[in-house]
Amino acid sequence: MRFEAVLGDITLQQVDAIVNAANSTLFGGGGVDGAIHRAGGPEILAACRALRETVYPDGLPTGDAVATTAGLLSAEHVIHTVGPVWSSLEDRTPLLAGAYARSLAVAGEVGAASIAFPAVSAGVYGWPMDDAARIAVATTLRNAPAVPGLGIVRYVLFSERALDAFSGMLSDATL
Ligand code: AR6
Repeated sequence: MRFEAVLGDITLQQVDAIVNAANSTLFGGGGVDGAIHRAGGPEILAACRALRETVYPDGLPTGDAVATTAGLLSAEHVIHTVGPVWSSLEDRTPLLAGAYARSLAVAGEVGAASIAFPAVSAGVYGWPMDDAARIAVATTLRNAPAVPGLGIVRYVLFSERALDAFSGMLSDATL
């Protein structure tokens, strides 16, 4: 199994599944969520609306994940997950770890051989980048090997700062 950290735009990744840092409404937003819906076209939002009307009438819970079509993107699937908003008062690490773990489980359910993650919660939701990277890398290293058929886990980072954080965690963890 290969783990890699790259600088780039997740919407352009040639992988089976890309993960979206969504919110509970599943109706889109800014950041990577906005970029995925813009690049993937209206089919993704239509699939999200259908999920809201059926499986998730109250929204997708924080720490959970669900797959839809990837519309016009080269990926087959978008796995929408909801990371927690950063809190200095409460340790929400299990929810952020859950977002990665559930995304990997869903990747297994849809048969993805490759998956790309953004830095979930580390943008609008305010999670400090180094800690977000630590949780992301620890959780994926622990959980990905158990996902049948999965061979590539890629972290796609949008800044040099984020790339440094994820690359550092990855080399520390795999030394
Ligand atoms: N490719 C890869 N990474 C990106 C891209 C991109 N195209 N665009 C932004 N990032 P955020 P969150 C990085 O805010 O913190 C949305 O409005 C970004 O620089 O997208 O989980 C949702 O609807 C940052 O490092 O997600 C929610 O309401 C990382 O992706 C809320 O924001 C995550 O930043 C979720 O906030």
